[in-house]
Amino acid sequence: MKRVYVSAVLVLAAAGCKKDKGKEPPPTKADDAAVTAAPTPEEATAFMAEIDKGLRAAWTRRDLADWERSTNITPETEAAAAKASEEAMAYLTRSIKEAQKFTPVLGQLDEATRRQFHLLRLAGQTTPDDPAKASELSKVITEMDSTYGKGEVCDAQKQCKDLGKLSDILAESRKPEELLAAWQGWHDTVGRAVRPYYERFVPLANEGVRAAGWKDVSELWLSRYDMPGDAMVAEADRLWTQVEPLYKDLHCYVRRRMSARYGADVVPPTGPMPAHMLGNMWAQAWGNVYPLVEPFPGQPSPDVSKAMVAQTYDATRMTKLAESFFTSLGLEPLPATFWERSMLVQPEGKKVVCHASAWDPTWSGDVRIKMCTKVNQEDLITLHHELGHDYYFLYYHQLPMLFQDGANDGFHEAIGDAVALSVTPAYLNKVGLLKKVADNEKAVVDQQMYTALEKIAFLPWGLLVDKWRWEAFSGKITPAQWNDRWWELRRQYQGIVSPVPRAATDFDPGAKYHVPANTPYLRYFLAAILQFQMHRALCQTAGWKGPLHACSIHGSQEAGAKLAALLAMGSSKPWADALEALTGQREMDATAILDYFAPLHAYLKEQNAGQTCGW
Ligand code: X8Z
Ligand code: ZN
Repeated sequence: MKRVYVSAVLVLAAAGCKKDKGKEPPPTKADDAAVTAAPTPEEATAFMAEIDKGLRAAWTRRDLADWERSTNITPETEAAAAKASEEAMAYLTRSIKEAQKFTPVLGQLDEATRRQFHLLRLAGQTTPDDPAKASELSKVITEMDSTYGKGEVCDAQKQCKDLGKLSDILAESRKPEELLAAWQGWHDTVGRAVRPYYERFVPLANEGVRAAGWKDVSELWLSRYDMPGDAMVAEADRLWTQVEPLYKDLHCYVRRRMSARYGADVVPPTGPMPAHMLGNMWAQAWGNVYPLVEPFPGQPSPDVSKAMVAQTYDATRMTKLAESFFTSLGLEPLPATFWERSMLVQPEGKKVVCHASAWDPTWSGDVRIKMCTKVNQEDLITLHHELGHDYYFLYYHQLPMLFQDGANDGFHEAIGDAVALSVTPAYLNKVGLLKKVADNEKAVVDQQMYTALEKIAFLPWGLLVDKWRWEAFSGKITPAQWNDRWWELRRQYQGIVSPVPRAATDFDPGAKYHVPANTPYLRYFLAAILQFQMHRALCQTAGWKGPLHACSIHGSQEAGAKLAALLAMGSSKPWADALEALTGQREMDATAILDYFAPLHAYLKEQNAGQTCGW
C-alpha cells in the first residue's frame, strides 16, 4: 500500500532488515571532512526522532491527498496528490542523504534506533536531484495510476465497460468469443495507455533511487528481505520449486477438463492454455471456472455466493462478517471511524480506483478500506484480506513510523488470507451460509479443488510479475523487448499464452493494476506460501488435531493472542524473528501448503495418470 497495502508507490514499505553493515551507504567526502566534528550517538538519536516527526507529517499529507484522489479522481485531486507525493519523496530523499553523516556512530546506537537508520534508506522511492525530473516523476506516478483506475473499453456505440464489468464477463461467460473480446479490449486499451507513462517512469524512478545509493529500483525492492537481493531471488525460486509439481498437476487436470468442455480448437489438450479462458483477466486465479472442472458433480457447491445473494448480504454485512472473525479471536473491533470513512461500494457518478486496498492515512489507527465490493464469496475472502492489513495497522500504529510495516511485505499480505483459510465449510455452516457440511472424500476433493483454483493457480503468476519488473528496472530488457519477455515468462511459469498475437508495441504488463500502481508483487507470492505456514501454526496453537484443510481457528483466543503479538511487532525486528515467534521456524517454507492440499494432490495424480502433462 502506499502505506496502503496496495498503492504503495511511495512507501515501498520497509521490510524487516538485518543490521547489514555492508548495505550502509559509504561515507561521503563531506563526512570525511566532518570526522573532526564527528556527530555523537545522542545527536544521531535526536536526528532520528526528528525524522520520525517529519515522516509522520509528510506521509500523512501524502496519504490523505491520495485517499481523496483514489476515491474521487479529478484533475484537482490528481494535482494535489502529485504535489503531496512529490513533497514526501523530496523529504525522504533529503533525510536519507542527511542520515549518512551518522554512519560512524551507528554501532554505538541502541538496536531500535540503529534499525530505523537502516530502514530509512529502504523506505521508498526517492527523487532525482534535478527538480524538473523530481516533479515529472511524481506526476507520472500519479497519472499512471489514475489512467488504470479510469480505464474502460468502449464500443462503436460509445457503450463503455470498466474493469468490474469486463471481469464479470471473464468470470461468467462461457462463450469464447465474448471472453476474447473482454480480454483483448482491456489489454489493448489500458495496457497501451499505460505504456508511455511506464517508459518515462522506469528511467526516472531509477534515477531517483540512485540518489539513495541503489543501482536501480529492483535492487531497492529486493533489499528489503534481510538478505542480499540475489539471495532473495534464490529464496523465491526455492519456494517455487517446492510447489511447482502441484501447480503442474493442477494445470494438467484443468487443461484436460477445459479442452473436453470447449473443444481442442479453443483449449488445446496439450501445450499452454489461452489466457482468456480461465475466469480471470490475468488467469491469476481460476475459481470462476470451478463449475467446468468440478471433480464430483452433485456435491454441495463449495462456493456460497448464491446463498449470500439469497440472504440479501450487502457490502456492509459482508465486512461485519469478516470483522467478526477477527473479534472472535479476541482482537479489537474496528473503530467507528472505519465505518464512517471507508468506501465499501463503487460510488455512482465518480471515477475511483476500484482495486481493493487498506489504509491508515494518518498513521494513527485511522483505518479504512476502499473496495468496489460485489456480493460473492471471492469478495468476502478479499474483505478478510483487507481487514488483515487494517488489523496490522491497528496493532502497530504506536510504533515509530519506520516500524509501521509488516515483518516483510509478504507478512502484510498474508495475515488476512491466513485468517480466511479458517473460513471452512464448517464455519460457513455455523454462520448460516452453508446448509450441510459434507466431509466425505468426494466433498473434500471438491472443496480443495475450489481453493486450489484460487491459491495454487496463483503461485506462478505471483512470482513472474516481479521477475519481469526486475528485468525491466535493471535494464536487462529494453522497452522494445518488454512485451515479448512478459509472454515468455507467462508461458514458462504459468503455462499460459496470449489468445491472439501481441506486438512489441503492446504493453500487457500495464493491464495489471500493480504495474501502473507501482506496487511490488513478490509479496503476494510470499504471502501465498506464508499464509499456510501461519495457518498451520495458529491451528496448532488452537489445539487442532485433524487434517490442516479442515481447521478453523474461529473463536480461539490463544491463536488470536499469538497473531496480535506478531502484528504488534511491525517491522521492528528482522522478519525471521517474527516468523519464529509465530511458527517456531525461521525460514519461509512451503511444506504447510503441500500438507494442506495433500488430498487434492493425490486425486490429481490419479486423474493425470497416463497423460502427458506440462507444456
Ligand atoms: O492486490 C491485491 C489485494 C490488495 S493488496 C486485493 N491482491 C493481489 C491481486 O489482486 O493481484 C490480493 C491477491 C493478489
Ligand atoms: Zn493486500
